[in-house]
Amino acid sequence: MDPTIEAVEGDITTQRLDAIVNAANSSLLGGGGVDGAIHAAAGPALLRECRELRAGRYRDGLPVGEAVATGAGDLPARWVIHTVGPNRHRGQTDPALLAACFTHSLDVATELGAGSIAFPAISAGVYGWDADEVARVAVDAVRGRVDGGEPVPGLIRFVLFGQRVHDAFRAALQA
Ligand code: AR6
Repeated sequence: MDPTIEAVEGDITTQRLDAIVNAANSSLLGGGGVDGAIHAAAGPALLRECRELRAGRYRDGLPVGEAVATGAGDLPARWVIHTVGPNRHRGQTDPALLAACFTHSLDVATELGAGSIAFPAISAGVYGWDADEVARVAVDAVRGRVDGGEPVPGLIRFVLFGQRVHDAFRAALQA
């Protein structure tokens, strides 16, 4: 059965879904924007797990476009999937890198057995991408997975901060 793909306006930290995706940075140790909100709401258990990742597999940081899961601390979700979007201010303008954030996060969610996943508008804040482009890349990446017959969670929800970004995702889903 095809998954439900939807866009809602809201705060991703309150989503009661199996997995929520964090628009992190390579350090995995927190920051501003949605990353700061997720760490603040999840509490110290999340930072502890991120520090362990940095001490082990991701000693040099999480590369742009890759994704890795942790528990979700005090959040209502079960897992946080951390991914690092391309930073336009550093000349990272390749849409394939942004698409990889979405597809790799879906892969991680599927490996975990997550039945539902929430995405923010990765790279549409501090990292300087235009919301319309993020929305197009995100929706294409997710639909590509579905059309390719690959397993994905049954509910894929984009959770957007503000009407402007919500409108961009609604338009991309209708296209
Ligand atoms: N729920 C949903 N969306 C949110 C929330 C929230 N609670 N808070 C912000 N957004 P950004 P990036 C939106 O800057 O561009 C961090 O410092 C926000 O309005 O969070 O990938 C990291 O540590 C925007 O539409 O992520 C990195 O250093 C979208 O989420 C860097 O920022 C993404 O904005 C990553 O930058």
